[in-house]
Amino acid sequence: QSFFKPIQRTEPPSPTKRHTKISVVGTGNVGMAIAQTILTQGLADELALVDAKADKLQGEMLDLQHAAAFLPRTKIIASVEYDVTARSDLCIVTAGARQIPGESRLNLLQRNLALFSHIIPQLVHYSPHSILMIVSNPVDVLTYVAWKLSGFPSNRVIGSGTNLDSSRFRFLIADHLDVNAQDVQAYIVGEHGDSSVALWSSISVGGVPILSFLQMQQIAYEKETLEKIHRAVTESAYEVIRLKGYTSWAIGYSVASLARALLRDQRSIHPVSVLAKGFHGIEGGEVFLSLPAQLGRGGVLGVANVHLTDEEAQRLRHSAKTILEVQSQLGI
Ligand code: 6V0
Repeated sequence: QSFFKPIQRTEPPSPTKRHTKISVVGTGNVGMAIAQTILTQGLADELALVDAKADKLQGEMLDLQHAAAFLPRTKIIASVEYDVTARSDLCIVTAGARQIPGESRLNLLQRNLALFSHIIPQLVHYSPHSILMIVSNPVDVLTYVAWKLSGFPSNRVIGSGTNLDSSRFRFLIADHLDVNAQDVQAYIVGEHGDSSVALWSSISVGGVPILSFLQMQQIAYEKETLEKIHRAVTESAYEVIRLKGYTSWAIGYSVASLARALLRDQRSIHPVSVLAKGFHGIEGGEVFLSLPAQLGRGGVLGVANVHLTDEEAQRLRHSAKTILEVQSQLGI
């Protein structure tokens, strides 16, 4: 017996109304921040959570379900088995091994590689038409790994990359100039990590290139100040981890903004990790790193032809080399 008395002449569901499903693999600090941002922003009709720890997973699922009365309607399901992810439009991977004290980054990467060999084929099996979004670190190398393991075309494998770094960058510039971060157009590209590249030459605030903006405000242009801001960006993740143990809220919003761009076909430009071979003179192997990419329902639609100075292009190629060196040690 249904709660509502059915109406006789109900219209069949419109074929244009799509059911949107997002899966999040790894329900640690980052996965849960992403999940809750997706829920509050009403980005999915269905949200599937997967983790290896069954009890923690069920607890997280129930805790989110109990907020149903305050949120847009979303069906939330969870399991340690991947069939729960079937027919996802977007699969977000945040599962990661934790660094053991004294463990090398390469050893940690080898363990994450083993984890991905388990996770990615199952996601592909259950959602062969989905877009894969990789968040686990080192994100650029693991996005390459996911691409190789998935057999997907490269436009459907994306790393969250420097979308977060760029947001930190925009915040710091906005703070420095006392303006709204949303009015700051600024990109950090390259590796999500120490070799990232700040594109100072293309920064604009409210449509005004930053260097003339600084002159207009009669703020002395000091290269050192700008470099200090970039350094603060690369150090900020370490600082948050030192202070609270992990990062979560900003990466949650960052990935939700990418999910919105992809699933709502926003065709907006985000610095994310994409197959970069051939761009800006990047040669020497298949490498994923962040470039300003246009995102829509098909995944990566294109890469913005942003102008780089010779120094910026050279730094970007150095960043690619850094990632390729790590990749070459993996033997895949
Ligand atoms: P966490 O809190 O340890 O969560 C990791 C989760 O993965 C845990 O719940 C584990 O149980 C789960 N897990 C481990 N193995 C498996 C498996 N085989 N299948 C399913 N789940 C599994 O870590 P946290 O959430 O803080 O970070 C997750 C990852 O995100 C790490 O690799 C971080 O380095 C990375 N980040 C990436 C960022 C980016 O900008 N790309 C930003 C922040 C963190």
